[in-house]
Amino acid sequence: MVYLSVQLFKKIKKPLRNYLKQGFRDSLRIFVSGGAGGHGLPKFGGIGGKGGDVLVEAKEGLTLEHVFKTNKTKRYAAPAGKSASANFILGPPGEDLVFQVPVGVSLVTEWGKKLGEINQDGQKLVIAKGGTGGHAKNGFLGTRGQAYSVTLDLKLIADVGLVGFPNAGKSTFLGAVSQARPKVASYPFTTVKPHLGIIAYDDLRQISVADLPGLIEGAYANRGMGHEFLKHIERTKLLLMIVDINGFQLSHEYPHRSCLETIMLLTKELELYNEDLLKKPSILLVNKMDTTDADKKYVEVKKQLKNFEEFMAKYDENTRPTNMLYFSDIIAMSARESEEDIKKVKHRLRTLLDVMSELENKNEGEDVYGDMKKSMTEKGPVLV
Ligand SMILES: Nc1nc2c(ncn2[C@@H]2O[C@H](COP(=O)(O)OP(=O)(O)OP(=O)(O)O)[C@@H](O)[C@H]2O)c(=O)[nH]1
Ligand SMILES: [Mg+2]
Repeated sequence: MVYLSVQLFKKIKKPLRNYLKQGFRDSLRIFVSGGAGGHGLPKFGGIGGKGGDVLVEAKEGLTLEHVFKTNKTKRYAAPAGKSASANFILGPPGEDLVFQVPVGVSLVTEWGKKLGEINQDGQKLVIAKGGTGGHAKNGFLGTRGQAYSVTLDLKLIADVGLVGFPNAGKSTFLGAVSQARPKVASYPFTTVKPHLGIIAYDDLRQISVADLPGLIEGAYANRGMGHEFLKHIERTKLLLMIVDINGFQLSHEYPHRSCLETIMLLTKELELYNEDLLKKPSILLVNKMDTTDADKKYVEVKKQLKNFEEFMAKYDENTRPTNMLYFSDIIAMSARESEEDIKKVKHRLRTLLDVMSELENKNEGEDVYGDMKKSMTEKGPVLV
């Protein structure tokens, strides 16, 4: 009996998703409470001090792991305001509690209300207000501060975000362009958490690339690895969509999706998550060009991409996106077999990011992507 229960508990205790415990932490739940307001003093008309607020302050270079380690209890409580007394007719307020979090964190309450996002070093945000002090209008009773759980959601910041179905070769690509050595394997969902790699150019220019777990159709409805990783794409400057020229099939129970279908379905998932993602500049990489008949298939893909609307018209509305990503480049390559191809992609990535930052500097705060689209359309997509 004892043996049995030990075995049972062993099973229960075993973490289901071990990988989440390793390294990268992209979300953290904490408890925050604003200080209570102090009581007033009816006899002298005294007013209680306001309770302290809880604030977060963005700090460059900080990680959520750091936040986790510096406060193991994960509770942040601001002090209460002091009650009014004969000596202090106005009760002194409770001090605000400020703690630091990484730049790029969005804060969401336990019931799903978004408190805000902080995207700049030094930016502050009140996440729990202190209660008001007691005075004549509230019967001299101080009120409680706000108290709830808040989830800190960190979005990676990378120049380039890789999106693609599982097995398309995203990690192979990252491994080829950078020093990063993400796991590569012939089965879907090899990558289970985001990886960052840096492309280093000879002249010391660096571009960061985020490799994300593969997406599948229905990812938005949390199928597969779910779309939770899509949040990381929101903060990247450029999308790099990688598709397998041979398409994708999750298993024999699922339909085989052709290369063109994967492009459409990926776009649909992006659109469902956040339609603004489709406004981002993007490059399409058609991978595994070394496989049999890839050239023939690519001729067809190129042709159809020119009339993609027409291609999509065959599918019903639940499958096809309303808008399409605009690919400034469409490049056929073999991430595993061809160094030449990799070089070419590296070069194009850099050129495009440079054009973007130039435009951004020129008209700060304006619709850079729209402008870029326009200037690129004149030239049309580059088929390489
Ligand atoms: N023939 C050929 N195979 C490739 C190429 N690029 C990647 N592969 C293979 O495709 C398989 C999947 O590659 P990954 O890089 O793990 O794919 P991924 O997109 O990161 O997959 P997930 O992490 O599961 O989403 C591996 O067996 C790779 O060796 C290529 O250019 N040509
Ligand atoms: Mg991978």
